[in-house]
Amino acid sequence: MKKLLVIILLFLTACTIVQDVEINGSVVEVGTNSVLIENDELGLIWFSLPEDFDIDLLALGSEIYLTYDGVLKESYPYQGTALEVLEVLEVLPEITYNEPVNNMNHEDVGTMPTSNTIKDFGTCYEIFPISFADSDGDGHGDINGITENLDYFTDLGISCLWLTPVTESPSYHKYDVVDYYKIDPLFGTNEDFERLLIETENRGIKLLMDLVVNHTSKQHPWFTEKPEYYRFIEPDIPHYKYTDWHRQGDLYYYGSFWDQMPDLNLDNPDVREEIFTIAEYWINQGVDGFRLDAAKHYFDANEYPINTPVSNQNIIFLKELNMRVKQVDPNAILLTEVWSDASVVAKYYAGTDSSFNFELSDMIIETINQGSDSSAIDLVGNLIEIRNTISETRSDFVDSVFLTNHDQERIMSQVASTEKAKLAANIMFTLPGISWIYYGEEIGMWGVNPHENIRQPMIFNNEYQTSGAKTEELSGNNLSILPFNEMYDHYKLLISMKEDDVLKYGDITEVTKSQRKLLAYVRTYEDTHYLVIHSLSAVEQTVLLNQEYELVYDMGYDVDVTGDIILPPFASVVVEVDEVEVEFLY
Ligand SMILES: [Ca+2]
Ligand SMILES: [Ca+2]
Repeated sequence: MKKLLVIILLFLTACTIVQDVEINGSVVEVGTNSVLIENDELGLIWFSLPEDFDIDLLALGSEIYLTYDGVLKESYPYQGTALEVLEVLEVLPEITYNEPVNNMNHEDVGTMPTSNTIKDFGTCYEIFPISFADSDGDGHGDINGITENLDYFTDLGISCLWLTPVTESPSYHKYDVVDYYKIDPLFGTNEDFERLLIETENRGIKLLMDLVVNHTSKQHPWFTEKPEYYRFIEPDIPHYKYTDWHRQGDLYYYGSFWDQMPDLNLDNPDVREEIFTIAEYWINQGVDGFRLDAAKHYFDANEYPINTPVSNQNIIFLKELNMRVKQVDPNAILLTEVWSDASVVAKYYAGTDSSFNFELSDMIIETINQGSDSSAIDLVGNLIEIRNTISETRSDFVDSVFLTNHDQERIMSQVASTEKAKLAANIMFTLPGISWIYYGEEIGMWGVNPHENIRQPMIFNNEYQTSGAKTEELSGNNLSILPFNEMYDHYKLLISMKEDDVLKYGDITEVTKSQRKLLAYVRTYEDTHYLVIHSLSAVEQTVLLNQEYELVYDMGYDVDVTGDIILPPFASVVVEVDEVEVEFLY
């Protein structure tokens, strides 16, 4: 039997009492304010420690140091039995050991087929409704504002729109829903939304809603009427960390993002059925699919006792949701937000049609900001690795590539120049996958945190102009100062390029660069090979290839392709080559 030294530091009133305890037993589990010890004579003993304790350094099967306030205090040994320890600690043991809750009875329905329509999407567009287009002059963007501006998207060449939440909610961002079936009155009526669905369909534009089912608003009637829809626990239950749990009367409820957004209990079959019914309702209304908010938080580790295996539950739930949605419309699309590495994201592809490539957007921005030291990041090599990882889950997957969204600082602010923002877009649009635009990106809008300032009013400069979410924060310093037609025209060109089969469907192959300030890759579809070259340099660069080439897209730059390829600063070009094995001679 293993001897354990548990050094326990008590902090009582104004003085520190240091107690070191030796216990005959092995530690089974360590919680935030508790330690479970197995003793041959006494069995399992649960120590509930005073709330002042903060266990920072945890180790099973060896010494465990309990520290106060993050600092390991001076200590000295105490010899004694477990019971003596309890007396010293003045805490009562809980002799019964609660088994971790495991009522996950979800059925794994297997990998869902990919929607047939998604592979043909070229460019999609994210709208933050309150800041987009105001149809009735109250200063807030609304559904009719979007409907009345659909020509804008037709002109741009957009395949699909994603609206961040539009159902009833007390906040401006509406990620805390109180009624999943009702369009928020600030944005209009359900009839307005029906009209938007008809008008988008008439134009061949798909419409995706944001489905927020990890949590609701605390003001949702369920919270008081159906507490079993949420996770409520009593204080001091063994094995719970109480991280992201919030006090409500004598109980705690779980809310991973905010105490006003309690997480739904997705282990409850009734809750899952509510969610499936909501999803089916909107698909039946004509919605083409959902962007699934916070999918990796559906079953959070902190919702459960320590060490409960939960990660696979998200995927199983997604598959079930996908099955129910596709039973209504086989072409409906589920698009997940999983802000994680490829190894994690890949698993979600078993239950979704596409997922945002957060890793790639970071790499694009890093590559551009590194500028002279572009060799530090192997963007294409890393992307190919990501794609190979995802392929293990789903070989016909469709990536979703983007620069920023409503949670990230705007691309203009991150690269701080028009030419670099254009270059970031050049890279994003010429990589495989659906290209996503965050509203305003196409007119070069700026915006840094706080969130309100990256969600500033779309600049229409006409009767549709909104004042967005919080008018008092519109200082003007984040508004676009660009001659924005320049950026708009450039985006229009990139969107039309994305409709080229090679850039939409083609594979990607890495090309060894001749210079550190180049980014180059080949896109191949059937027998056609496009070489895409980006200059990350502020000065002109000259390159020569090992094979013949023909200009396909000059991308609006004054690129000289008569002999050597001469690239102006921060320019991109697409040329067709005969062989995928391209070499730069210089
Ligand atoms: Ca309005
Ligand atoms: Ca959750």
